Amino acid sequence: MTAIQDTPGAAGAVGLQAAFDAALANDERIEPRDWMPDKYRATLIRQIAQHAHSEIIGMQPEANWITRAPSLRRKAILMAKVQDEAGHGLYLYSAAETLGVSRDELLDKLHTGRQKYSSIFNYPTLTWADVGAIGWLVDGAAITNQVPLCRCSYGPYARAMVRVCKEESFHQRQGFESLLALSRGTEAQHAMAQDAVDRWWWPSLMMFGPPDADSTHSAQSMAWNIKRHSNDELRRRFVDICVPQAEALGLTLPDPDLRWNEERGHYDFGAIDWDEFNEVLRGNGPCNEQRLANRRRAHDEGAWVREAAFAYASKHMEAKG
Ligand code: BYC
Repeated sequence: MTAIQDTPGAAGAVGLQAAFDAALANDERIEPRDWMPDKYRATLIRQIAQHAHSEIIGMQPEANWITRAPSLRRKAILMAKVQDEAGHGLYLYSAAETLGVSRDELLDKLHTGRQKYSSIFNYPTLTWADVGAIGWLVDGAAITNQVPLCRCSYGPYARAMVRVCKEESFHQRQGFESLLALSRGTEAQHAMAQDAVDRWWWPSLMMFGPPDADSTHSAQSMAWNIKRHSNDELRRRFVDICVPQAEALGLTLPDPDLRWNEERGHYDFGAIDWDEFNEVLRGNGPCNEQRLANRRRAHDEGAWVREAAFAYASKHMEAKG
């Protein structure tokens, strides 16, 4: 959208707001140089930063298995997947930077616990099957949540999501394939796959955020076309997708209340343990401390790389005059 360039005095604050509202009503994209309300900007920074942090913290649980992957092929696939997650983090930090914040500032907020990352990455990866379960369930939940974000009203975020979703779809399929191989393997392998699904199912449902009634940001984010569906809508969609896939895998989902509701045309499912979710958000999940400590250490150990890249870029700038 170019109609509402931020040129103070041109149309006055009222005119700028009206142009912004009209752009949303016409389902147009808002671009970095366009005028936008401060709260819209702040909401995007909050969500994109949390998303970027999730991508880079999300590398840890899977990276835990790179050295112990059961074959060279599985190791190569896993390394590529973990690298993809780093790439997603970079696209997202870049998208956040277009809103006027620096990457340093956002990383500092992550490292000091002032910005969140997804609850899901505070659970441990205990067996090799967890890598498959993350691909199938966690990447599956991520796609369900992120495909609608490809139509988010903020252009740079929407465009980043297109590429992220393509890569996440591939991740989801490789996770499914890996889990299928285990499920069809020996009795012990099948049991390991089932145990992983039992442990990852409920935390995956929590990824969609609190129930709609407790979601502080949903109504405003939906009015701004940032979120296109509510947390509960997307969670229901995810359950509907997973049930037949679990059957195809020959695995069960750990919910005795899961059954098809003919009238609603959706699966009913059991109550989510929101106390557990809130505890994880408060920093008391099984791996919160470890994840943040690893992240801070990686950042400190990478200081020389950032310094070298900066020195190299400065030299180039000087050479160009
Ligand atoms: N974990 O009003 P609500 C990935 C917070 S990356 C932690 O509903 P909103 C992947 C929320 O931030 C997955 N916190 O919020 C990576 C808010 O707190 P603040 C990440 C959560 O923003 C590597 C409060 O609870 N995906 O998939 O309207 C490998 C109230 O919530 C969570 C994204 O970030 C949670 N699960 O809706 C594999 C997608 N849920 O900020 C895979 C983009 C809620 O007020 N983000 N909170 O302190 C979104 O779509 C939305 O931000 C959410 C939450 C649906 C997550």
